[in-house]
Amino acid sequence: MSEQVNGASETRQLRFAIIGAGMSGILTAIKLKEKGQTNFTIYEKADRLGGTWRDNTYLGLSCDVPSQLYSYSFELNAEWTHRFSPGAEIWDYFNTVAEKYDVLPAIKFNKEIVRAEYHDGQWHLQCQDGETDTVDIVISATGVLRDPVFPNIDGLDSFSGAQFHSARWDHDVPLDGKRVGIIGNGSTGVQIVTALADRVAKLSMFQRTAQWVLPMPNPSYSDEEKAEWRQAPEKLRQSYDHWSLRFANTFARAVIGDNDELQRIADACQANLDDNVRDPDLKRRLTPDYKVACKRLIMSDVFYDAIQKPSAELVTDAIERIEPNGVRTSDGRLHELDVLVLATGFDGHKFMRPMALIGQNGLTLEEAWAENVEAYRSVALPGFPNFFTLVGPNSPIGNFSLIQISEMQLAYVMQLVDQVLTGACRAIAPRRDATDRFNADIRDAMKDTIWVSGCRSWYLDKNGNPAMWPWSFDRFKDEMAAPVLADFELTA
Ligand code: N01
Repeated sequence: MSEQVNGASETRQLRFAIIGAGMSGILTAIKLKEKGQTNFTIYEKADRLGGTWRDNTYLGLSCDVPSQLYSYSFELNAEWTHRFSPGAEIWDYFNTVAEKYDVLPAIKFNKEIVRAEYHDGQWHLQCQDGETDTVDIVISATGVLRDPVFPNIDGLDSFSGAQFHSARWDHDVPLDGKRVGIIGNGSTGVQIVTALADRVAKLSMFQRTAQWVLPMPNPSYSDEEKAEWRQAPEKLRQSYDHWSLRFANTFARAVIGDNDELQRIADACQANLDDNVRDPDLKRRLTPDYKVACKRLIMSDVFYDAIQKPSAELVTDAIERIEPNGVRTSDGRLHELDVLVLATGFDGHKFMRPMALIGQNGLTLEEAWAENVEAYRSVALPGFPNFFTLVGPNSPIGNFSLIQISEMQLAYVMQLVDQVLTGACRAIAPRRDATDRFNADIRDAMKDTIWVSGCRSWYLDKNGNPAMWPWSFDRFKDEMAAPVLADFELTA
């Protein structure tokens, strides 16, 4: 840590490591540079940036947060082609922003940090190839939904056709005119079905649990609209604010106990089903037996059409096993397939693991998280000084735009980092008691949320606790605006 003077106020120059070059990692690099802190490296385990938007390239991929909100607040984009733009466009956006802010030279690709240990006031990092680094501050930007879950189904490896997880799409596999099976009907499975129904000879969607589907139109933006946004950027800002407010006042309230709002969403989902699914038996099988928004809502105004196309079949008999020629269901039927897609989701509770993280006095992350995966306000862990996480445990991942969340968390983290930069302390970590209090409050508030109303979802951890934020958007904004320093241990 050099005690150099930087700019008007006396500020140290520190060395930072950012883990991951996805949405949050790129953001962190931009904001560090803005602060005049240029001594950082982004360690990225893949060969390209973009996180989830690099990994997911499946057909039909788009984001269900409107693009004009799913943008950095400081880099609104007049070029989005749709209200919910396709995944490739979102990936391009992150590449363009990273280039514009000259982030690329700071990224080390194909570098997975496998171990980070804190001793002698610094973090000692080790990559999978043996490279090491010593830094003052680590910011973990590893994302949430990055670790694919493969289903535990008998005979999965015996399938003789092409098989891949939705997040590892094999674009060399031909699909036109083929018999394609899709296991899973979450946001991903639904988008894939919608994209494939007209292309394949036969599409079998294997559904274990029905999903509520909110009809969300996805209009394209005209050249005139884009030209207007280019000429009048304040209109883009208005659109960002409009969508932000709409999320905060509708969906985000419904999931934490606003029953009127929840009922409005439930009515819209029920009407979608009633108006668009003709066959009573299909309708029965598509009707969930749990409350709307307990699982992540599916946003689509085209799924019901797609699943009723002549090529498509909704299979609701349980999968018994996978055989070389297809999927055998409990009614004894073999669904013969050429291609099997596993749209079976992600482990949303891994965060930076399997990286070995070792904090003060040899405390490991596995020990710290043995009972519960938790943090202080999602961004810091007691016993792990000068280590911060973006989109960590109990971030509002299901309620708002994740980019907005990450920006607010980073602004909060930067205020903590300022304590070190300005010399108020050499290390900062949340207090154990403050962290316990925060997590007790979280667990208490979860009782009022929709996520614990009786369904299985990736939100729930091994103890059945949702890895979510149980309060309002405004509360999140307020809490992120100003850290309570009394909740932290500052080491001189
Ligand atoms: O994953 P999921 P996802 N046998 O976990 C089924 C975001 N996202 O990739 O419901 C049979 O939701 C499982 O069945 P069940 C978004 O936050 C956003 O679709 O557990 N089935 C379920 O149907 C989303 O929530 C966008 O009974 C098995 C499916 O697999 C999150 O990512 C697009 C099974 C998994 O659904 C994850 O979505 C895509 C088994 N053994 C993703 N194991 C947009 O922005 C699992 N399943 C639009």
